[in-house]
Amino acid sequence: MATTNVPVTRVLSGIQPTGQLTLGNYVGAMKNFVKLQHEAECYFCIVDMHALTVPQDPKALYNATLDLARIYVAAGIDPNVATIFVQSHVPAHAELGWLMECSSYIGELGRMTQFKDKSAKQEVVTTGLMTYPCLMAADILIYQASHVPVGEDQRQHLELTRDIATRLNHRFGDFVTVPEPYIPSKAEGGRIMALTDPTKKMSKTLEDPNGNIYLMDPPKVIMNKIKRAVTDLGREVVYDEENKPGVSNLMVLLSLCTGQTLDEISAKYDGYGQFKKDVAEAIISVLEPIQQKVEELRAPGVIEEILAKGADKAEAVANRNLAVFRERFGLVPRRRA
Ligand code: AQP
Repeated sequence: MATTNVPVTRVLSGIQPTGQLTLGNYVGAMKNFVKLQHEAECYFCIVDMHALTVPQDPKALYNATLDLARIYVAAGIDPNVATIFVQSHVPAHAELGWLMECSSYIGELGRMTQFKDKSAKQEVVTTGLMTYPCLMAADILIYQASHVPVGEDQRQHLELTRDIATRLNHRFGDFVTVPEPYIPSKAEGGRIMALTDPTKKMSKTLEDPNGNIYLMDPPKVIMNKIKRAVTDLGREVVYDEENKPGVSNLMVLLSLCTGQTLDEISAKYDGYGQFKKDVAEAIISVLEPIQQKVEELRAPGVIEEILAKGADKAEAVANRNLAVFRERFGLVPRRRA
């Protein structure tokens, strides 16, 4: 795991409720949420305000927000251990987001790869799409997080958060924790590639749905998608990102779903047929219990109750820390009349 020896004490991460979650989101981010909840104080949010940086159908966003919360719990985040909440339920994030906008530069935001990629796909580019890394910085810094578990694609945004935190510490005296990335290597799932084109990232907004395994895909669909996944020339099952990106991607998935090492997998197969079948079965055995739990969590009021408690817990911490930022920036605290 690409991290430093700074102790993991407080963790924040979030996922956008945009479309259906993919296996990339699960292994790159959520799997580590589940692990870290037992090692540190953890805050996991559904970043609904980030989703608004590109046009969203309101009803779809509403449903995706509750579904993502169900998936968090179904995947193993225990709401009695970690705090699960919706970003917009804690308005302090947006307020600190403004202070972050006033602490970052247009030049650095314009250089963000994700901004360049996503804005190229939009007919009109919202201001929020550009300033979104500022809100992400606020999400992290408002909990004084020591670590942020994300996939490789978020490294640049996290670097920006670190730059802003360092800038604030220079300007106002040390008061912000500079967060460390907690990013798996590619072989550990930090960048899962599309099944149909291993040069592209598996992603909620990938044009070809056959390139993604969605967390709620039924077993038959998973089996078919893996069968059709692009493999490479030859028959060897070896980990070689450059020359065998398709096979390497499937090996990572098999390794993460079964606990076998890449070497063990390589030694086991001498062709793609049985290998692909085993990859599909391993994915199904991880996803099926999650899918069943999601259905149970559709009982009326269950997820809403978890989110209500989570927002209360998160808000208490966020408001306390926001007061420190406000004071350092020189904003007069409000007195109640
Ligand atoms: N392919 C991936 N491999 C490993 N990790 C991944 N993540 C995303 N794709 C992969 C990680 O999942 C978390 C979700 O982040 P997000 O919802 O804020 O958006 P994202 O990073 O932009 O993820 P997507 O799926 O690619 O969404 P769209 O298509 O909307 O842009 C992050 O920790 C991310 O690194």
